[in-house]
Order: sequence, then C-alpha cells, then structure tokens
Amino acid sequence: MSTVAKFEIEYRQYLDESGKPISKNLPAFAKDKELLRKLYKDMCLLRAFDAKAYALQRTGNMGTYPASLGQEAIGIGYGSALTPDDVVIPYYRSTGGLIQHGVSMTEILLYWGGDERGSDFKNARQDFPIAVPIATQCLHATGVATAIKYRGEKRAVVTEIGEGGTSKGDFYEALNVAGIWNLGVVFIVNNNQWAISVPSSIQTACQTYAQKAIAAGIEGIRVDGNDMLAMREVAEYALNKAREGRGPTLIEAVSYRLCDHTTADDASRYRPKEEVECGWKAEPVLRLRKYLESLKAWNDKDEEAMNAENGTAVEAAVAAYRAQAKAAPTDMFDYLYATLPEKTKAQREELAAIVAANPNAGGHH
Ligand SMILES: Cc1ncc(C[n+]2csc(CCOP(=O)(O)OP(=O)(O)O)c2C)c(N)n1
Repeated sequence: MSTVAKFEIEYRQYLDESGKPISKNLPAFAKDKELLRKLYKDMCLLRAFDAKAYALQRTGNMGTYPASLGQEAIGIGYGSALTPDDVVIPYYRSTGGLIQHGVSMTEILLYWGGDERGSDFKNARQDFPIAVPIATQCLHATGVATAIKYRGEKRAVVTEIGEGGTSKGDFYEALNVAGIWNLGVVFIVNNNQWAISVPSSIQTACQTYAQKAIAAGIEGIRVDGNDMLAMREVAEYALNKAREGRGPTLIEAVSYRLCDHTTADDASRYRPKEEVECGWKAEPVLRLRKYLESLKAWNDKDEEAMNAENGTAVEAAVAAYRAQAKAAPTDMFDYLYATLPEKTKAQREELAAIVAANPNAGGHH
C-alpha cells in the first residue's frame, strides 16, 4: 500500500483568551494601534446595534433579528479587509460584514422590520440581499465569482455560512464548482457551535469544518474566530488570493453563539449554563480590548467616549428607521411581475381599495 494523497488543516491563533500573544510572530498589523482601535470600536458598535435591534423586536417594533453576540470578530474581521469592489453575499448573521462594506444600520433594520427596501443598499450596490434559506448564498457567490472571472476583473467574493449550513448540498456544490473553476470566492464558516438547538457534536463526523474544502480541492484553514488578529490576517490572505485569480479558500472561524439563535428562540432551553459561561471567557471583544490595553492603546476614558459615540450612531439609525414612510401594501404586486397577470390585477385593485379606505394600513416600523 502507498499513500496517494495527504492533507493537513492549519489552525491560526495569535491571542489567548486573556488577550496575551501566544506567539512572537504576530502579523505586521498587530502593531498598528489605529487600525486595532478601529476594529475594536466596530466590534463594539455591532454589539450595541445588536442589543438595540433585540430591544426593538421585544417592544414590537421589528419582525425578528439574529444577533452576532460573541461572533463579532468574524464579520468585522473579514469585512474590514474588503475593498469597495469586492462583493458580499451575506446570510442572515452577516450584519458585521455588511456594515463594514458600507451597508447602513438603518437598511439592516428596515430589512428585519419586513421592509424590502432595506435590501436596496445605497452603498455596496452589488452586495446581495440577505439569504435566509440555508446555504443558497454559497451558490450565489460562485455565480457572481464566475461572472467576475469571465469579465477578467480583480474582485473577491465573500460569503458566510453557519457550521450547520455546511451539511447542505448547496454548500458542497458551491465548493466543488469554486474548486474546479478556480473561482475568487472566500467561504467563511461561522462555527458558532450551534445550529439553533443542534450542537456541532452531532452536526458532522469531521474533526473540523475546514477540511470540507479538501474534497473540493481547495484550501481550508481553521482560525480562532474570536481572535481578531488571526481572523483579519487569514481573511486578508484569502481575499487577496481571490482577487489575484489564485482561487478559493474556506475559512472555518471557531466561535460561540453567546445569544439566542434569533429573537424567536430561547437558547436557555437547550444549552447548559456552564457551556455559555465558558463561551463568555473566550469572547472576542474583551480579548481585543485587553490586547489594546497591553499596547497602551486603550483606557477607560476611550471606552467611555466610544460608548457615547456608538450609542449616538445606533440611535440615529433607529430614528431614520422609524421615520421611514411605510411601504405601500400594493408594492407586493407592483414589484413581483414585469407585467401583472390579469387575475392578479383584480386582487391588486381590491387591495388598493382597502388601502384607500384605511390610509394607515401597511407594515410596521
Ligand atoms: C433551507 C432551509 N432549511 C431550514 C431553515 C431553518 N433554519 C433557519 S436557521 C437554521 C440553523 C442554521 O444554523 P447554522 O447554519 O449553524 O447557522 P447559525 O444560525 O448558527 O449562524 C435553520 C435550520 C432555513 N432557513 N432554510
């Protein structure tokens, strides 16, 4: 017998749970205090935004919301390494990546408030709307990357998926075509350990999600997704590779979902308290703060000023969301077909008459 192929999965981590470097060979940007301060502030902004979105839902001012609590380094990590020309193909937990790429917090609120105009991004015009059907975004990403390759453009496509989503066929099909066509896609697996109430331990028999890349002939790397230094460095590497036509990468970002799956879930019903407490010890925000403090690049005063600034930005986004005039109920007919079928025309007229008699009808903000 002889070995015909051999594979290894690399694991990247620079900071331990208390923010101390575990290696002397840190990436060059680990000394860039301004960049690290910005990354820290942006993670805190996402956390503040999530808390506000939750409160809006709880007070009946929004439909549903999936938070990123505990996973902030993932979206901010890859999002901050994007250029405006890159394309984000998000799933419902990609808030961090979208905001980093120029999507406004107001647009995100509108989307989750049930207003489709939230998907009509003013900036990042070519980023895709949020995908809720699991794993479909992976194939959309390969489609976009195929177009980019066909046109000979130097742009990266990044898509994100939960570890549970990697059990879907769409995911494997996307990896396969990305490998065979050498597409400029970066697949980020947010391994937050839970797919609603399904733990990772019964999701796969694989040791890592990164190794799912191997069968497609593409590079797979596992990173500590709570370590901003590792997350950002690997994302930058994979995005550059994609832009330069050197092919796709799968990044498994190991993290933990410190929140419920969405506002419609109560995770305390299926997760042991001790496990969540353990998750809090490894969380990414405090970890980066401790590292910043060790560089003398952050103190309590900075924290206070940042909280005020982030709070103001979130409040302004909420005010704009609430001030947005409601969509006309007839929009659901007007934007569904190029030409409305005869049968549906009557329905539209009936609805228009109801709306005329009830001028306050429509979606809620
Ligand atoms: C095709 C499809 N099947 C089922 C669902 C219902 N669903 C919504 S989220 C979810 C779990 C996803 O978990 P994971 O992929 O790990 O991502 P996470 O939400 O943890 O980020 C499921 C099954 C769906 N949205 N789409």
